[in-house]
Amino acid sequence: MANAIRALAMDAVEQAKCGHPGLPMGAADIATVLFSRFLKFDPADPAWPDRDRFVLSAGHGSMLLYALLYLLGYEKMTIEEIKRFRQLGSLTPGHPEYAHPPGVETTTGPLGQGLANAVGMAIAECHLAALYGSDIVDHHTYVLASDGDLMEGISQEAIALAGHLQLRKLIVLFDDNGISIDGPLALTDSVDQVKRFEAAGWAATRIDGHDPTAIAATLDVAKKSDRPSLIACRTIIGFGAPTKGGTEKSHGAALGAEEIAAARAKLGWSAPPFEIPSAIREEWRAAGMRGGPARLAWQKRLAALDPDKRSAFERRTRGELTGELAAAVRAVKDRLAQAAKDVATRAASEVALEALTVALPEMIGGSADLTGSNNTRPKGMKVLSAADYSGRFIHYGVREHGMAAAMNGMALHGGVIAYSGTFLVFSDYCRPAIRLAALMGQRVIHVMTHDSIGLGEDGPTHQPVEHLAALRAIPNLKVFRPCDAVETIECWQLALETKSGPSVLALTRQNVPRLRRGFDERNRCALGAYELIAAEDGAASVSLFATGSEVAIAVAAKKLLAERKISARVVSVPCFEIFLAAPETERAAIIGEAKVKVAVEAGIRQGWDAIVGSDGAFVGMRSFGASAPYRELYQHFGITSERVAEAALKGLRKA
Ligand SMILES: Cc1ncc(C[n+]2csc(CCOP(=O)(O)OP(=O)(O)O)c2C)c(N)n1
Repeated sequence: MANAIRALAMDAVEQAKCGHPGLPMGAADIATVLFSRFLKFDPADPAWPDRDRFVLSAGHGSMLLYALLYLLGYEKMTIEEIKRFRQLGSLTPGHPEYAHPPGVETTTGPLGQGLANAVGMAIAECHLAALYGSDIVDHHTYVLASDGDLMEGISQEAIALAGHLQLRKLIVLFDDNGISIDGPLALTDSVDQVKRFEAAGWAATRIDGHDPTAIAATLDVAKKSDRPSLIACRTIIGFGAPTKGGTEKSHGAALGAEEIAAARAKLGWSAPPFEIPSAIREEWRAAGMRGGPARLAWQKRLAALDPDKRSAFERRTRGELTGELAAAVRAVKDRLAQAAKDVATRAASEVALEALTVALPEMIGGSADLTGSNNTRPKGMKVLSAADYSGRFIHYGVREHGMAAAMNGMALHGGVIAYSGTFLVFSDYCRPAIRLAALMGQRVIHVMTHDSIGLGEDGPTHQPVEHLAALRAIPNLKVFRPCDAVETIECWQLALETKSGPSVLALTRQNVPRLRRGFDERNRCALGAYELIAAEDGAASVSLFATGSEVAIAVAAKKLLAERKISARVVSVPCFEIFLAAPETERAAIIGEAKVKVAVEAGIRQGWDAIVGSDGAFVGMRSFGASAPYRELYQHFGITSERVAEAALKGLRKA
């Protein structure tokens, strides 16, 4: 059965003239034991909520996964798809892409991400099991990880968090082949992985990854463990390839006709390319049928569940929001619009979360050790810990990258909506995972506070300058920067309603004035940009555009211009992505026809030309920030209402 995987991997890579045969050939025995005897799944319903999850963290070994899906009888994975490995529009892309086809649990390729996704999947599993009981939620998360996965820094964050939370249903199979692209691992690494995982609170052991009996016996033990388990499986990369096996030559290139013929002979595999002898195919298909009865039994248990509980479980699994959301948003808006005090948008976000997390019990919050600064833990929200998985707030520790990747895993698992907290400047530490959330179309929400020089004295290391632009550069990511408390709840609502992609909420540390006063039922942020204050006489000669804390500066600049009898309007732009995707006529109406356009944002200009044009003016940052009280910084860097008014006047003189 394992040789069927090896043959398909060799043949598909050969046909594509590129790809990675080494891992599938080396890990074929591990995968065969796991999928034919342990993994709980049903190809007839690849999205069955209580299936075991399998994450191929070493995504370059994609042919391992494709071969398995084909052999096990996943309908969409035909032999034609295997033959079209790595071709445009095939279901067999170079690296696995989430749900492409169903059965691929996550997108992997950037090493380390899959392992960290799996930690999030295991967190979601134990949380939901605590809520719904083990009759409904009781599955394992298995990972196949390579040397590269374990060398990446993110793996340390992931394994430390998993060990701390005692995620006993997480089992990592380490393809311990001692080879990476540059050659033997001895060139680069001398970590004892078993000791490393043990130090992080895991059960860890070493076995021969080509011995099915040992693999099965160890999996049996791991399934009963009270801790997450590492099984370091000693394997030979490219197992079966007579000259290239055991070396980096089998890692990432077609083996060549001669080597493949010799490998076939060595493995005793005489079937022609892409053909699986019927006896072996039947064994695989039988393995694929194993899970059917378990799924039917599970469906019966679900049907017998208390109807309210069942419908909540099903709603959460579908990722649908509750009907209570709208009322919660309305109540918060009303309260914030009447508030007598100026607040920071991070504080407004906390007020929003107090209501949202009640309306949406699927929300699981967290922070990378900045809980008090990010305001992401509403009063009364219980901590999710090894002692109590029913909690909803995760202290991720100082592990931004691991946090963001775990959140992706939680979203992929389903049943929960994860939101996080860190400083905006550390979005750089989360970026690879945010990019994958966007690529996979997963709803995760990152609360990123301290969003500009407005954070003040912590200085340039902590002051984001290029971060808004850098995040806006990621396709399918929404970057929200609300200007006050009311916009904050509106942006929260939009982020929650964005089912098919991640969002970032960039929030201030410092207080901002209330600009949206009085209750307004509409979500004015829903267009991405809107006219906050119209010109008095209808025809503005200046349009001022701003986001977040700088909207107040634009409003003050409008007053200065009015004193000089110049009419200006102010447009708040809480979300570029939504605005730029709006129909052209709507966009044109909001951009307006004023002769002069000025944008103000305490970040770099990049991206703003799409709104103000390359001849528009920009007031913002051109350098890193500095350490000082924030009001002085705004003066020092010239992000003031006077400067904005001057820029408008200069534009008018030129026009
Ligand atoms: C973050 C990241 N860096 C680099 C790569 C490119 N890359 C792909 S596989 C690999 C290492 C291969 O070694 P290993 O993980 O042991 O896989 P094996 O050779 O056993 O297949 C590298 C550097 C990547 N995919 N992701």
